[in-house]
Amino acid sequence: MEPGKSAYELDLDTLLVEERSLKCQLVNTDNGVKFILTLVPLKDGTVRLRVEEESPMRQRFTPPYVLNGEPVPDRLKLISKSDKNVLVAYGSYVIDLEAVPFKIDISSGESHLITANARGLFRFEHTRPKPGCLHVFFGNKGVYIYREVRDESEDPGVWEENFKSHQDNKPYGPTAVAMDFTFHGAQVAYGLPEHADSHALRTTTKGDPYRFYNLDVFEYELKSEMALYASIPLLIAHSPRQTSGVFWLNPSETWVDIVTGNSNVVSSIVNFVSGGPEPQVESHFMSESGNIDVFFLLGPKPQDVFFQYSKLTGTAPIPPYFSLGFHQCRWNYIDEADVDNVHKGFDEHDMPMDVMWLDIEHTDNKKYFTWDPFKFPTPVEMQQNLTAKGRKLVAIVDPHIKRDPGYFLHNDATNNGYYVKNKDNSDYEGWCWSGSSSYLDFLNPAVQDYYSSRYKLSNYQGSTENLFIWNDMNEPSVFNGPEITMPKDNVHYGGWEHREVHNIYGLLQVVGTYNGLVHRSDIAEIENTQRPFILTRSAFSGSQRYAAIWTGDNAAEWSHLAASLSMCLSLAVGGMSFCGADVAGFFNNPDRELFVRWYQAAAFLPFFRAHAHIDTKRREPWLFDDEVTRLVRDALRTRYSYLPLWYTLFYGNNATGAPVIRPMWVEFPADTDGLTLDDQLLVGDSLLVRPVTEAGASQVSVYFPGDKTIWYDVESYQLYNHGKTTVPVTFSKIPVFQRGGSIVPKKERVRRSSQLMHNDPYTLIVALDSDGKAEGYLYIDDGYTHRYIYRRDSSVYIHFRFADGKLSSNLVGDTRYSTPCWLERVVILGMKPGPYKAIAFSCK
Ligand code: MIG
Repeated sequence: MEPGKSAYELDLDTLLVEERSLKCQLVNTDNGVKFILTLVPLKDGTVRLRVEEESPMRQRFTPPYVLNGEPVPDRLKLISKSDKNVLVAYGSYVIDLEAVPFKIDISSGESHLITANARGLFRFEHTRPKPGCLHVFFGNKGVYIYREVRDESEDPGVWEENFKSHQDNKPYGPTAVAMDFTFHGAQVAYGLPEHADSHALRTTTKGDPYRFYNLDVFEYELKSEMALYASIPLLIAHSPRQTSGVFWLNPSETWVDIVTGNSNVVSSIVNFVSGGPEPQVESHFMSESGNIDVFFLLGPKPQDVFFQYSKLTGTAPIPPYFSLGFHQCRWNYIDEADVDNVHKGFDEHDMPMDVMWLDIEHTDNKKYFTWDPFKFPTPVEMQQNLTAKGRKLVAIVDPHIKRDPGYFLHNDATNNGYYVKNKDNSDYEGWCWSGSSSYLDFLNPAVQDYYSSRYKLSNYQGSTENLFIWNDMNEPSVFNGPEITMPKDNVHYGGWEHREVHNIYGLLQVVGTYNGLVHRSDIAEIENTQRPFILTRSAFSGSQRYAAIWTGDNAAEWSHLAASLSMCLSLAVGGMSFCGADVAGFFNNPDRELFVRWYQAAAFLPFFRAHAHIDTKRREPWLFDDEVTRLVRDALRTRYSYLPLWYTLFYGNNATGAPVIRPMWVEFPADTDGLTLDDQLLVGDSLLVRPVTEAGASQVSVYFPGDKTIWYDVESYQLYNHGKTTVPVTFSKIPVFQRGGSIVPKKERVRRSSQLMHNDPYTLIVALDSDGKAEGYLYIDDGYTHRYIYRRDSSVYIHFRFADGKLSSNLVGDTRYSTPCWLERVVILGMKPGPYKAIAFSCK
């Protein structure tokens, strides 16, 4: 078919425009199959488009837990209707639905923003009877009876398919959906995590499209569109004047083709300005099954798109304070004595650390929720030894369940029918760490309840309120399954096929874990319960409401250190700010230089955890040499000194969806030289971090964004102006710069754990802009209870301002929190030469 042509046409005679929605029939003119198109404008600059079959043989799967409640519709107004098109207004936007060829165009004033089906790639494989069979089914309009003969032209793969030794039966036949979206004027595309690729998306037409199919990939490749553990089908398109997005809500296997001119952003703009074609980003989403349910996020600024996406899928709860500290993990700490020695090692070497982690070997034969009786005989005591220093423990709980007749979980699940089923309705068995295993069907509400209750302190023997949870292998990973996961024709609760549910399996597990942790201690008032901390490997849109994420099994290589930045930036703009990568690489042994550089970089990523494969050499930070020990200590202490800033940013993320770490384009949307950078990042809007990710570096190239912005090196206070510069680095140097105009809160008395620093005084770093002004924020609460959500008297959000030589502070909103913390130091950068006198006064 020619580009722009489409077999689909709107039948405008059926148009129904109501106050808050528009409905119209869409017809596939090749075969006469009819669909219903629904367009609903939502509050805050979003438009929802749904397409469904008018008379489906079988309903399509609507995934639970992705949306954070039902989106709130807004008003729509009919502008005009002809036999060719219909125009409706939504706020300042105009939506044009063209009948032939079918397309939808959203514009704002003079400029077109997004066109759907501009390239005519919309497809909807309607449900149909299997050729050669007699089918009886019930449609909306009564009973239909079909008898069909095999259509020889139909691809045999659509009714069953073989992959290696696996046969995928497709009892419902072909049910794919697809659509293209063009972003007019856009120069760069971002988002679509999780892929091990650059932050700015590449044109994919030469290779595979970006793939979403959550998988446990062994030794993943970099610069690749291959599927990884998580799927967030949010695409953002950007130009200096407009940022918009498309969220494709479909958890089945999905591919996305991208065409963008980003290889040369500057020249594409120059071309355009001098009369060349308008730049655009083209995208094409294809899913194996499921709904067409698409959200157009209309921006216009980056922060608007984040807010719009957060309205749909929610934001992360404020993490417990400790979880922003440093986490020490390895596969595996061998026994309780090993755990004790390691955390004492941190004290001996004067390194702060908040959390010790236990991987799968801590269990009794990979039966989760149990402890190895010989290696971990006294888990409660072990946790008490940690909490005595303000530290916590995290234990792993995977979703595969050992098929062991002596295991309560297996027996409960078998007796109650809680496992995912084979297509013949028997319990599905796969091979995983626990040997022969089955998989809980978290889609079933009864399984959710049962699973949550496993986390009760009274059920999870050996657990305490200071134990937190790591959900790994939840793609789900099945060693002997197709592509190391579950067969697509497995069956879930409600009769849904695994192919329909696949990409939310990990989300479903963390929902259960989260509810389990919230209710584990039988404290009646939820405001008094501790906030959960959960780390997940697999995720889908919405997972940010439950868990932090890490980038899985990376390798101890420089390229993987660099990839940790671009991957976490993409996850952050996809709503999952609480992201990190295994420090200093999961597979293989880092050399001393890579090891130090990795700690220095990760000190400025949100989730900061050391982790290593079971076959690697031990690598607690003091096991190299004195210099490494000293430099890692410095990096850890630097991290802890900035904890108030991280915590404040997570508060902001919770409130508005603003990412905690940001690529340059988020804060400097019009600075075209920064649009594709992913070797540097911003922490909030105040710190610019350019980690050293090359061996033997004596300098790094830094791009200082912002026309009139000045930047201060946080150690030397040296000033940098807008533009690209080379900054010399030594082995101890972490290139970090504070933006002129910002005020950053710190705590500089670093202790063994963040909890021990809770009542310590604050320092403010005031970095003046060229007008001598600065401002910033500080959020404080108790750091661990849910109270901040439920009570206004348990937190404060403080706005600091520096102007006319004076520092002032204001409480934002009507909240209270009493704390013994005081302000002990104010550092002002960029004061014109003195003399000065400082007057301190306090106000009540
Ligand atoms: O197949 O639990 O990504 O962090 O150490 C390996 C053992 C299973 C994969 C995780 C990794 C973890 C490991 N797990």
